[in-house]
Amino acid sequence: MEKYTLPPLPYGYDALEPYISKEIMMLHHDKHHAGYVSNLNAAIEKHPDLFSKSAEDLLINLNDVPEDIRVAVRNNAGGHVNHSMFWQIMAPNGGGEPSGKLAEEINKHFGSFSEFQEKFNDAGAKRFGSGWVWLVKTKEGKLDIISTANQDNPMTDGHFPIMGNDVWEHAYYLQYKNVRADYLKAWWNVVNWEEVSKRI
Ligand code: MN3
Repeated sequence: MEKYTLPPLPYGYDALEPYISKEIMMLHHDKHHAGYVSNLNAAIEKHPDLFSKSAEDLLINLNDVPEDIRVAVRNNAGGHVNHSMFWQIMAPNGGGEPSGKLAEEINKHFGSFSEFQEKFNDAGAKRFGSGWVWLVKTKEGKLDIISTANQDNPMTDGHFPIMGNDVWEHAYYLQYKNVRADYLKAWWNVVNWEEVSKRI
């Protein structure tokens, strides 16, 4: 059974150029994300009753997942959910600034959009090794910037991910080499604020 499936990219592989290269997008979607999906399916095969759960449900209730597959589910349902969001919250002709309620909330919690960007970039730069940087709505209902290791998703800790950037080397190394800070800065040019706004 292949319950979990790789969603198609909502745009072409080269659509985010020059900020994210076609080569990165092909590998990132077709190899890395596809790998998480097939590893998730392989893990759940061992407890097929869990195929009734969405990948999000598995992450929210990770402690209910049988121990023998819990790490695999954490990593691969995480990888699947994180990347499914990631493709959606980027777009060609993205960038600019958010508006409406999202802009208001960002200004309220961070002072201004540029202070928010600075804090987000800083948290992404400081994530040691592989992981993600997130804007979340915490379980207390406040906005916050956090980073997680590996493919850990904030939902497992009760926080809702409004947007996140992938700071694994596979997300930038072919184009930005070791300079993660340049990738973090360039990434704002492809943020799809319309989509992010739907998540708040
Ligand atoms: Mn990735």
